[in-house]
Amino acid sequence: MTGQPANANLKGAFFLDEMVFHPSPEFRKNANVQDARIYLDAEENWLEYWNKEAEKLHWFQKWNFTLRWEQPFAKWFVGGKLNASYNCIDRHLHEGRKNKAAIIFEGEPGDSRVLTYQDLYREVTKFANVLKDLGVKKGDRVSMYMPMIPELPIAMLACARIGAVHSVVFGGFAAGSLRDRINDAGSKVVITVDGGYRRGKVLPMKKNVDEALKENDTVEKVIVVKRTGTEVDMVEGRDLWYHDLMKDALIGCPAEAMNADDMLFILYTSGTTGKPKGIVHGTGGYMVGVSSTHRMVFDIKEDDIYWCTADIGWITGHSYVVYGPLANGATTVIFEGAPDYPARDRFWEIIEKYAVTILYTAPTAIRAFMKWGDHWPAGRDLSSLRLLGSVGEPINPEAWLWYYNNIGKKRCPVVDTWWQTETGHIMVSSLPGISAAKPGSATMPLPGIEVDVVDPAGNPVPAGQSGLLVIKRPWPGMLLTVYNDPQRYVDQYWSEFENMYFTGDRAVKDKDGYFWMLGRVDDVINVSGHRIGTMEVESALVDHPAVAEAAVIGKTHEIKGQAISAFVTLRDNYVGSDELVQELKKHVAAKIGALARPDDIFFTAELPKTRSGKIMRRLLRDIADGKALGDTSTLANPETIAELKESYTD
Ligand code: 7RM
Repeated sequence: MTGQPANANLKGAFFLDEMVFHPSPEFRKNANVQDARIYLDAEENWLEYWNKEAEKLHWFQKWNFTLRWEQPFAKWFVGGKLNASYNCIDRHLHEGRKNKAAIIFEGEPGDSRVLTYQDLYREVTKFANVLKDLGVKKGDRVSMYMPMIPELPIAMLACARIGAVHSVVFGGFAAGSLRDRINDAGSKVVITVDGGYRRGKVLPMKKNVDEALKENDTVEKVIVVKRTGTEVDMVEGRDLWYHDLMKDALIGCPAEAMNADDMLFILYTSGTTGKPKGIVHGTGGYMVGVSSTHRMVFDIKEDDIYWCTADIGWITGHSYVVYGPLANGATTVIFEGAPDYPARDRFWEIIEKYAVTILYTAPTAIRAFMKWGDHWPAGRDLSSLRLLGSVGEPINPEAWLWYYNNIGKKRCPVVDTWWQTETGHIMVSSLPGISAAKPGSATMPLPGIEVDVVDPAGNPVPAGQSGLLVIKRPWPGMLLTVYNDPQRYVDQYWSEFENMYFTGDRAVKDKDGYFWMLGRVDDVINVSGHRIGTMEVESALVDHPAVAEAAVIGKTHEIKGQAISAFVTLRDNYVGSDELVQELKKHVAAKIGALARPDDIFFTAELPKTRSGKIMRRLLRDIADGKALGDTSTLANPETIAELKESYTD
């Protein structure tokens, strides 16, 4: 790749469309996708395009119809029968990958385990039999609250094998958030660990499960994996050790033939209300989407060592740590720890240790690495790398170039991949063998995908103008619905526009058709690539006895992308103090999890409101970002602004 101007001033740059990076001739020559005609072919007959991609999976029974589209509900591969676990494991045993590493696990303390596809087959089928013996049946929900250890994908694939629906809850969530997610799913079984490692300390994960289950009446069994050796209370008749159950479990368990549109999993994500949304993904469409995009975007080859650093508790981990790579028979690295423990070169150490060839990580991590200094990656051998990926939030051109220069050493294409929990798989990204990349742009929709930027009336906006990002036709991995709440599915995604899915993002399409993503329009904050609803944090704050009202916003943050700022009015008899700020931060962390802890809390006598009583978060955002205030004419209490500005600069 070439073309970087020697002295470009990148600080705050947004459009860098003069800066274009082409794949090297060698990369192009060996790439899985080399011919740009793929876009035209897919456009000509997009259903046929997805048919061809679907044929690369193993089906017990072929589908009759590629798509049945009763807007807004899509059924993909109607009549087809398959199993996700079979596609991720059994198929490879017959295709010469029995002894190939499926999972390379790196524990936080530095312990390591390699599971071949045969090992994975044994562990998954044994655990599937364990679940069956405990009475778990097709359609039953199983919640998982676990760190990044092999038992998590094993449990997911065991559920998939018998047709049970998994709901993985990110290990950083506190007991209250976990409780809400277990209850909404109505799970029969919870799988957890005694404790999880975090920067040398132990998080009491089993204890959080015990706390969460105090208000639950669906869970019959809790299965506990021993990871840290932490002492735990085992509730008689309810709690069971994973290793005890596995000791006598039989190897071999038939893979249930699932309908293409049977549920594979639920994954909760933040929306605009305080209640988390259970995003439901199906089996056929999802598996076609993740395997196809993983093969093309990451150019996956038989001998790649592929590492996606996302936690499996998020969609990126589901699709690109577990299902995508395993469906493609790849070797996927799973890392339990943090990038700065025991030192700030842990990622680079891992790349060196396993000779990782493909790295997929988030802008927030890249910005932290930039800040920590170039000497950390420079001290390790990164020559095995051949492709880099980014996901979770817009990557600023500076971070893109740092990644390209310091990690990829100007040899590796960078793919910036835009997608969502709801889309299931990558929607907008370059194809590394054919696309010219522009740093900061996710480039273009993948073949077969139709994405556009429109005005509030739904008309496409001219090139170079910002608008709302929409998806104009169904795609295989699209969410089936919101669990237990189909109306919310309709309202949230299909009511803003007729005939189009609304992403909740803003974007610009440039004159060359490149997409530049601009972040969320709704009340969702993206902290380090994690979606947090403003309402969730507000509910946690007003739950504290001192708080009368709270408004929470995302504030631009150098490393995290966005950080949480809270504006709080207090009840009578309470006065703001540094101690109270600390107490409220702790309160939010305890209610939701450390990821939702506000960076700043400001006390104010009143919040700016419209005459209909809506808090004007937009104004608060402008104050927090130090911007000139936009339209304040609809404000019912304009005098609050001066006071807010003052409290903010205090
Ligand atoms: C995969 C994931 C989804 C939201 C999405 C965007 C933002 C994700 C990018 C991005 C710009 C990207 N799922 N987002 N990837 N923005 N460029 N490459 O993150 O459900 O957790 O979040 O994340 O706002 O709507 S998610």
